Amino acid sequence: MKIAIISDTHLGYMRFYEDSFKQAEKAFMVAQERADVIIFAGDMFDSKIPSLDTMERAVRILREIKVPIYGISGNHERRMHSTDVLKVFESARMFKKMRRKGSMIEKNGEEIFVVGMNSLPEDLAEKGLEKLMGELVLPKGIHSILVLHQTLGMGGTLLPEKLDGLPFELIVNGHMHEHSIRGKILQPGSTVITQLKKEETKPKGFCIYDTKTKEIEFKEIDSRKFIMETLEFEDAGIHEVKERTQKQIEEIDSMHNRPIIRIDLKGTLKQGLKPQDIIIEHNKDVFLENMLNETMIAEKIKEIRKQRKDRTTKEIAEQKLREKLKDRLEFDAYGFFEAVAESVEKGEGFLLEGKNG
Ligand SMILES: [Mn+2]
Repeated sequence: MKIAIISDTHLGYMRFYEDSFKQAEKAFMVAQERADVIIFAGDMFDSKIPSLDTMERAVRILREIKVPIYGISGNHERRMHSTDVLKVFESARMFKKMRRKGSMIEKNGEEIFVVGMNSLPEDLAEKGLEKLMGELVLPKGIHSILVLHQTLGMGGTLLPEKLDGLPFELIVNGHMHEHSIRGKILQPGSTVITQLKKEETKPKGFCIYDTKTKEIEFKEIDSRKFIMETLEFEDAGIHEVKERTQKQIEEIDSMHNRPIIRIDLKGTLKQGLKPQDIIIEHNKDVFLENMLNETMIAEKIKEIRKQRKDRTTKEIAEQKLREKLKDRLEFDAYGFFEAVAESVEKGEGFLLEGKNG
């Protein structure tokens, strides 16, 4: 049997709304051409309660899929005590929720057994899986697959080494948006970019698993490229930062078709300039991470922390305010704040008489 494994389509994801539908649609369409059944590993939707627009567009995609889709809900769909969105699609016969006690899938005389554990809060995942395994009766001699949607290691309670020992031929895990295969643990990755991190610069797609050969094929789907760059500056002026950044954006734009671009701006600005003085116009698919003067800011925080040992935060804040307002206002703003702090009436009195009290 050929099984397509798709995960984390995040339909309705606001930042890349159109991409979320287009790319999921491609994955499902190619999957149904190539496989007998589709397994979905959670986070079909980005929101627990998707908008009607998102739901309608999802219906238009799923109603075209003629092979059965079995799946679990991810953390984005998880509603512990009420109907989740995938239940709605199950009632509409476009989706089959996998069960903890497993279900048999049959195709041309071949049977496989699939077990699904809906996403659990990470601290409960290990206990949840132990309980599932304790109650599970696996049919003998039948190819079986476990489907999860959790963090494996890296702060999660489920450890990949522990999963290796479980009696399944394949373990599918959603949630991780980067595609990876480690032993019998398969993470298909997401079909859309959601985090703008290095891991997301890798190709997006889904997997096809052959139960006979146990081979896994990654099918890349046509998706917009995500390019990440860092620009370093030293005592730079506004013009320099602007010019180099814009040039970089133009260069990336000319090499790809509507790329998603993240540029990290690092280093230092000319004395007197603040990171927020840098305003660069760009289209909505460009994300600028302005980290200019970050080490300077870190030093300033350190300095304040040091001062804080001897004085209260309020005192320091007052001093900073005094320094800031010095020579910038006609009237005694600090005196005004003092008056307001005492009472609104005193503040009013200050404004009328131009002094405190
Ligand atoms: Mn996800």
